[in-house]
Formats: sequence, C-alpha cells, structure tokens
Amino acid sequence: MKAVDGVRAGDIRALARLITMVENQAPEAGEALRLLHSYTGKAHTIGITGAPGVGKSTLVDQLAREFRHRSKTVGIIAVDPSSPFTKGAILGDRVRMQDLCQDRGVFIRSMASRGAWGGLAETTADVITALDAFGKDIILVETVGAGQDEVEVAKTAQTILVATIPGTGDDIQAMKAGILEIAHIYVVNKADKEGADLVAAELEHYVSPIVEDGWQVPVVKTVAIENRGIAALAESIENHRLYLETTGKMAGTMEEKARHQVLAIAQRELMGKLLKIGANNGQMDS
Ligand SMILES: Nc1nc2c(ncn2[C@@H]2O[C@H](COP(=O)(O)OP(=O)(O)OP(=O)(O)O)[C@@H](O)[C@H]2O)c(=O)[nH]1
Ligand SMILES: [Mg+2]
Repeated sequence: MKAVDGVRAGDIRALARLITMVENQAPEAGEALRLLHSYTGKAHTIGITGAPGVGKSTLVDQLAREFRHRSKTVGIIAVDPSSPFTKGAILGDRVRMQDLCQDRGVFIRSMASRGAWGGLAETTADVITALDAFGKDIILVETVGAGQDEVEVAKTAQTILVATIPGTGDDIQAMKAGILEIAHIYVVNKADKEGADLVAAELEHYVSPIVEDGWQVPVVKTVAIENRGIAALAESIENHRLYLETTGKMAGTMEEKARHQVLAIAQRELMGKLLKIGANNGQMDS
C-alpha cells in the first residue's frame, strides 16, 4: 500500500497525507493503520494538559528542543477539542514553533474536532500510530482545556503531564475535577511568578499519600519561557518511561490501547454503515 510504504520510508509528505486521511476518516486510512500497527511500539507518548494559557505550547516547544538535544526525533500533536476548525491560537503556536518546523527531526500537526462520529481521542490515537510507525522516538500531545474530552485525549498518552500555574485561584480544589488523578507528573509552570512554591507545596501535599505501584507523582517547577526546569522535567519523563518499562506497564498500556483502537475502528465502521442505511431510508444496500 502506497501510504504505508511512504510512511515506512520516512517520507514526510506521505505521513502528512496519511494523517489527513485519518482526520477525514477516509476508508483507506483504516487499512493503512492496520498495516502500520506492526511497526509501532517504539515511541514514547507524552500528553500535556491543563487550563488555557498555563504555557502548554511553550512547554511542548522547549521539551521538543530538549529531546532533540538528546538525539531523539519528535512528533507534536496539538489538539483543540473546543473548535471544529484549526484556531488562531494553534496557528500562532505554529508560527512560534517555526524554527522547530525547519528541523526535519520534528513533525508538527494541529488538529481540531472533525467528522460526524469517531471521537477526537480515537483520531489522536490513530495519528500517534502513524507517527510511531514513521519512527518518531517522542510524541508530544498538547490538549487545550480540562474537560472530559481533553482527559480522554490526554489518556491516549503513556505519560501524562498536568500543568498549572501560581496565582489563578482555581488551584487544587478546582483541578481535582477529573484532571489531577490522571497525572503522572505535575508541572508548576510560570514559576517566575509569585506563589509558585505555595502551589508546588499544595500539590506535593495532595500527591504525597498517592503512590501507585511504586510511582510517586513528582511536582516539577518550570519557567518555560526561560527554559528553566525543562531538563529536570525531561528527566522525570524519562524516569516515568523507565518505570513503565520495568513494571511491564509499557506493554500493558500498549495492549490496552490497541484493543481500544480496534474497538473504535469497528465502532466507526458500524456507525458509517448505520448512517448509510439511514440515508437509504432504512434499506440495506450491501
Ligand atoms: N511568565 C511566564 N510566562 C510564560 C511562561 N511560559 C509561558 N508563558 C507565557 O504564557 C502565555 C501562554 O503560553 P502558551 O504556551 O501559549 O500557553 P498554552 O497553555 O499553550 O495556551 P492555550 O493553548 O491557549 O491553552 C504566553 O504569553 C507565554 O509566553 C513562564 O514560564 N513564565
Ligand atoms: Mg497552546
């Protein structure tokens, strides 16, 4: 299959075309993904979530640079569940990331909710499959917001970062609504602002009793705009990957994801058939 061969050969345009096919839910996309599945399993997927404006894009940008310094190739997916279009904010990010775009070791893609069925989380998982099969070592997934959709998107990653900032008032209490629990690493960004130590201490107090199978969620302070704390954050991410590998959870999460993905594909195909039947006034045509 042409799309598969192109992606396997490291052709960036073939990768971009495949992702467009996935987003448009083109029938060939499912077949291509099925074939590409056997080439996946190498990438480490990192999700970054948190309220609007906390600095997720800046963190992604700096982490991408940090991993490039560590000779890793990087894929970036920016997901905005709230918009049916690719919004200005993400386009702005892309301009900011322009010099990263010039680096052939980095592939950046923005996505917004599309399609009548098939959730954004499923589409994100499919794009991750494509990037993984392409050979990216690190895949960074930025999700905007903190609702249920965003949590679902974040969960497509193996390591989840939840970012917060000092002085917003919407601290731990508000954040507990579904988002704190999913974190493997907390990031207190904008640590150049007053109150960073307080937020970090609060978070530490919150997480200190929680040790899940030997993983203690760390709280990492960063000043993303000044590239401070980024190396330490990359270290924590690396530690989490080692933890997943040594506990066998890496294989576990991948198996679970594959199962989830197969289900999602079946669901989408069934939905497509049902819609077609609906359009044909209830007559089965095939
Ligand atoms: N003072 C300070 N400002 C920062 C820091 N990191 C990011 N910013 C600024 O915060 C603003 C928002 O940063 P983004 O990276 O776009 O935040 P985001 O979370 O991706 O925003 P959305 O995608 O809109 O949700 C920008 O003006 C950044 O320059 C930091 O460590 N300190
Ligand atoms: Mg952003």
